[in-house]
Amino acid sequence: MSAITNLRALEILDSRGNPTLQVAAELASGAKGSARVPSGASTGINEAVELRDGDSGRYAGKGVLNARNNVNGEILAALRGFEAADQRAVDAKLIALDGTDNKGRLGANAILGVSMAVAHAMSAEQGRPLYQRLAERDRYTLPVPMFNIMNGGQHADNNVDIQEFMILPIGLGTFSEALRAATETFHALKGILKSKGYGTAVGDEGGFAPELKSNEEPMELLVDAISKAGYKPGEEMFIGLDAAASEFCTNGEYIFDQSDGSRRKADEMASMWSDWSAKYPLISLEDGFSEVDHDGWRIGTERLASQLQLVGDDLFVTNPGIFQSGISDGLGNSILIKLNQIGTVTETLDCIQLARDHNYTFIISHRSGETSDTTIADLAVACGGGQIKTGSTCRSDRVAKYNRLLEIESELGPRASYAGRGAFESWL
Ligand code: 2PG
Ligand code: MG
Repeated sequence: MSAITNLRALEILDSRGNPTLQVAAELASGAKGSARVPSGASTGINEAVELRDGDSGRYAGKGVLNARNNVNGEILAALRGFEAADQRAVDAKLIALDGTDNKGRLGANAILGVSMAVAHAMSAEQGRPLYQRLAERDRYTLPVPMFNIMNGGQHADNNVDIQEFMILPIGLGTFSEALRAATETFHALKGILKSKGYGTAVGDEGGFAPELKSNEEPMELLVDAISKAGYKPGEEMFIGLDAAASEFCTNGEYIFDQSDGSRRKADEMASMWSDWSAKYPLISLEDGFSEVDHDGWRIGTERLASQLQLVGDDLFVTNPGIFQSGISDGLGNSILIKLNQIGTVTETLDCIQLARDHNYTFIISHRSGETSDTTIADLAVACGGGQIKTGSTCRSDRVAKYNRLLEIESELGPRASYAGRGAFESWL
């Protein structure tokens, strides 16, 4: 028996200086686990609700004292003495206690904090690392990291509409070599930006965020940086984008209002992505169409699915029900997985299983507001999808995850291999 004896939530800060929750769970054996909850900026409309106090006298209304009190009061009262070993039962209890469809009463931040803390406490109790607690295997796969080294959209104050320009060291042999190659490319890019007189300050996820000539310019800069760092674009290193197109789509029209004000319909967006995929080593496109533009997604999937991994983030919001209907409608071929979009570990794992069942790839992801929490690194290894997206190779909130993956790689030794090209077979 591993009964929950205590839950303790604390209001802490995230990487953007906004309050979030840290939750510690304690079991009867004395085993303890804790987790810190992330927070998005370009959130999907169907995400589980992050409970914020709305008290303008504290943190501009963003305090999380009510969510904290829900953990320390109502949730603890309901879970004290509850068996922690059965994560599904713990999460079902949390969902039932909340009683809403979107976790808005107790707060998805409160619920996820507890769900993850219990998983960590069980991992401590069993003396097994979290990735093993979540999925015991003989062999593990370390994910290809998607490094977001140029930021725009809602993650930067520049004139770039596209939110994330990522490099993917697919063709490297090990995770640590991939991390090194990406980091060297990041530094090469900094040199290039400096030589052009561009700013080298970074955005929310640690990528550079200068004013640029166009949305396309970062594609050229990334290719230059990859070569300058000594790697082969389109062989060792590829490019991934998160357009976060829900942020610049109004009434079915995509408007680049941070840059040149140009407007495109969905089929013109699809043509633009197709052109870019011909010109650059682009392999993955996330939210290339708006979450409400399902026709656009359908057109895009028909035209682009054989060339590109088409990742639904805002579109699917890690929600098994929403994802299932998107699969039935033939939207995309990949899903971004964010624990706090749905609010429990179990529902997150269910979403991943759904992806596997329907041959969608899946990418474990951070949020733009992060902490030192490294749960997603373990989740990525446990689930073996072979992809993780967790920002640039600078800023502690981002590198904490990469450093955790280095630890796991070293701990596993020959029991781990790097996903590399295998994770992208369909598009290579
Ligand atoms: C995204 C994420 C993470 P946010 O759109 O994929 O990069 O951003 O957390 O702001 O939703
Ligand atoms: Mg996204």
